[in-house]
Amino acid sequence: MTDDGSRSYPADRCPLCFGDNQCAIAAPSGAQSIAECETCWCKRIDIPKELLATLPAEARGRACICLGCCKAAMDQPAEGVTKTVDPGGRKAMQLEANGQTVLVSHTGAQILSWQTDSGNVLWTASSPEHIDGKPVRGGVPVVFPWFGDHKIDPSKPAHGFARSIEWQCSVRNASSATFSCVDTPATRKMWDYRFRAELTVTLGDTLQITMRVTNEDERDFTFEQALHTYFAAGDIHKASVHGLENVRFIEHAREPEGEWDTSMPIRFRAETDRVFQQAPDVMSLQATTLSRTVTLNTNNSRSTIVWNPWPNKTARLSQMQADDWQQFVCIETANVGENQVTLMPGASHEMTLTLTATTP
Ligand code: TA6
Repeated sequence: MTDDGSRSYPADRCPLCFGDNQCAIAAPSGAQSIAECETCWCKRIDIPKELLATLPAEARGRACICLGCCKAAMDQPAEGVTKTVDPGGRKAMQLEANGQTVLVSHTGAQILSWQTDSGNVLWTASSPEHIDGKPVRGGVPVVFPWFGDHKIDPSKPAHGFARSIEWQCSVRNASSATFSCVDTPATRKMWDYRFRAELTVTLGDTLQITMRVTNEDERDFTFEQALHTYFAAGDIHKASVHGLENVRFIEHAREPEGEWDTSMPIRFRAETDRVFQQAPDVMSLQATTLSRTVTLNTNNSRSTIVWNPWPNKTARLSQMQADDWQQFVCIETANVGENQVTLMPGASHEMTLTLTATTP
């Protein structure tokens, strides 16, 4: 205690339990803080926001929160959010609200399913692999910091590394969970920048996914990103994508449809792998044979990719069975190519996708 009786916060004690602070750095501003702590062994530990909020103002930035208090905060139950495992036994979080359930794996912060009263709105390949360090083919893989093959070094993982690394669940609120990851020596070997990425998943009447990237380096960096969403389509021959009429695109399919009327909604008659630029904020998928319409409302996404591999490419893809191509379509919320994002040190960028599934 100090002379005036107020509490003192010695740097070598946790300001919450006053135990030995084998720890994490308390953020002066109360914002989420990731930093290399110089005085102890903690490295880059995420501090749950709800824990920082409990810090006395005079303690902020002056003493480390100990690991025990961090872990205790992480284990606090959050309404509608429960710790579980995915079908492969990997760490996962389950969100529940309005009779809907979302499962999110810590590997890649990958949303694996979104169960609604009309079934799973998302699609998973018939031979899925839930393996540490690998994305499942389905749900919503997170593409970062590049899209597709690496432009210079094809030995680097396609679609970047974010979907293959472990993300931490750093904040949980009612039916909402935020996953975060930061650079590591392994990521810096592939992309030599310090960054922080956060994915916030919120389940209510809609499924909202917000991807936030922060430049924690001393240099500008440029990245591509995508929420590579696999939607259940029922019969792809009877499905259509609306909202991209007359939008400029590049076709990457090896065996694409010939001429098609670009002023009409997209129908599927061949391998389709189209990158639309200056995409609108609202699109929809009509999955006729499922009697379901899925509306995509996006914010800060200027690219949309529409992809179906058709049979020949399906045969070259992992986790797929021969007929899988008939049941899904990817509509990907992205910023790629000419719409890649450049951030100055300390700056952040936020892209949001809000999905609404309706049945007639
Ligand atoms: O987003 C479309 C695409 O780039 C396709 O060309 C196809 O490669 C797809 O992504 C799947 O990529 P993945 O690495 O998940 O097999």
